[in-house]
Amino acid sequence: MTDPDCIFCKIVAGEIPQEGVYQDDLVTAFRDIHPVAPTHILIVPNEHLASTNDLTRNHEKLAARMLSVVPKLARHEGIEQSGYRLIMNSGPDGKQEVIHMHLHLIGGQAMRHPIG
Ligand code: DGP
Repeated sequence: MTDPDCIFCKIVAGEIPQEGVYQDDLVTAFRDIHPVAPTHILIVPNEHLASTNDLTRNHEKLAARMLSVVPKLARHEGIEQSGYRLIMNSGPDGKQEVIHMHLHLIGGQAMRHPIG
């Protein structure tokens, strides 16, 4: 399922050109437009899920894939050993701005604090 008004659905579909990082049958990863650190990648489901609230047991493969691509991306970015943060915001108090579930992969010296 896709949402025609969702910016991340359009990115997944290739309708908005991105510096491509990674895509497979379940997830797409691309660089955050407002990076807070030298590496700031968003990992998103290819299907439109608004937030973690939409996750069900049917999404276990997808949820696992969102995490299992992390080491691959971290290796590619050269931050596997230096380290990184994984952040998933949900809802207004979680400071979620884009209503398509996404995982932030943030590595390198943070330019500003990624939370808050
Ligand atoms: P969050 O607060 O967790 O919903 O963060 C959403 C992130 O999405 C924010 O860091 C900026 C990023 N973002 C918003 N619109 C676009 C876009 O059109 N392209 C890209 N690459 N990133 C976007």
